[in-house]
Amino acid sequence: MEEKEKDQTNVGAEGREENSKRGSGASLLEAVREEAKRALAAVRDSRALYEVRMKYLGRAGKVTALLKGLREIPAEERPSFGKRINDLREALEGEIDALEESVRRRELEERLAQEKTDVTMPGKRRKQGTLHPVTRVRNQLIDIFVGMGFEVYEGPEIENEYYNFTALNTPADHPARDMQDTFYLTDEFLLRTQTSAGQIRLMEKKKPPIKMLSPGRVFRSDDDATHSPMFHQMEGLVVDREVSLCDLQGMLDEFARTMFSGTSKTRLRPSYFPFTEPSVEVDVSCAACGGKGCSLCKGTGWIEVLGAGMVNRRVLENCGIDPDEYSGFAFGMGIERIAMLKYGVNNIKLLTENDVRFLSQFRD
Ligand code: 2U9
Repeated sequence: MEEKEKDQTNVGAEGREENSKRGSGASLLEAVREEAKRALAAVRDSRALYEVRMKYLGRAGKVTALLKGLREIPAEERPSFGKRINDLREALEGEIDALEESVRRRELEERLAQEKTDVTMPGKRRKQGTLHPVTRVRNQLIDIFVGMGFEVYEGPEIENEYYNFTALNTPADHPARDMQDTFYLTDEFLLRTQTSAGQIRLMEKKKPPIKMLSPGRVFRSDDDATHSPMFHQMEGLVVDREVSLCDLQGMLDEFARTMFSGTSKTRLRPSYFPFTEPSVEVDVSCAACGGKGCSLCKGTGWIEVLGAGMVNRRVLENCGIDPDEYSGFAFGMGIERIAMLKYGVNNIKLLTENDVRFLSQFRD
């Protein structure tokens, strides 16, 4: 049908020839008018209407072609035929404009009806996430120590041997420096095994008094129920005149009371770390049994929570701080270990697997 119509009203070169042969070309004009009428009657939407407008009134449109064809007809017929073509163009324009308005109004009404919002519908419930237990404990620890006047400093996760080991008085033959225990990236660079590496960087620049807290990811070649190749540490450092082990224990008591239970106590046992002298392991009285002894503390009433000590004078010297004028204490703890103790988690993997059934239990 479309093809047939095209044939009848083809007003290209061939049509113009036809036009001139027939003299006035009146029948062609009538055919275009009739065809346009039918096309308009079939229009259902604005897209189709636009196509009709282009097909007849566009630059390559059929009415436009009729106007171009005027050159081909005898001069005496041109004015009257030209007027008829113009009348047709104006009439078509008017009809298309009018139709366009009604088509657009109808389309808008349909869209508005379709997109109508039913304000009585129940809202979509958003699933609310929870903070990861390690993040919760990290935030709690930061709150406690910042409350005591510590400033937070996070150093780089990729360190060199000097800051991670040498400056911390860890000799070249120390087992921690072994390829088996540390992830080396090159001969010189490695994934830090302790956040204290960054504390050295800051101590080189900042002179005492220093009260610094370093939370962050650390990496060790370790993997079992209580150790993970990546875990989070919180290390603290205080350097000033006349800082003593008593100051350390007083501060740790306060930490234990806020973190575990209002009646928690601490106990220091001798230990060894290259970067502290003396060094201590710090136990906190078991919050589950109040120190009487239970399955959690294996009957001892105490749970090992962190390591600490007085900063080794060689470490202070390495940072250009005179150990005869200044002294310092330092402590370090694994955030995962604190979270496991606090929430009764028995496998560190639960903290890295991120199973939502596990994580969703930590809601406020
Ligand atoms: C400087 C000098 C010394 C930080 C300290 C510990 C003791 C310690 C471990 C606990 C569990 C690491 O995460 S863990 O495996 N840490 O026992 N850390 S003293 O000593 C410092 C810190 C900074 C400049």
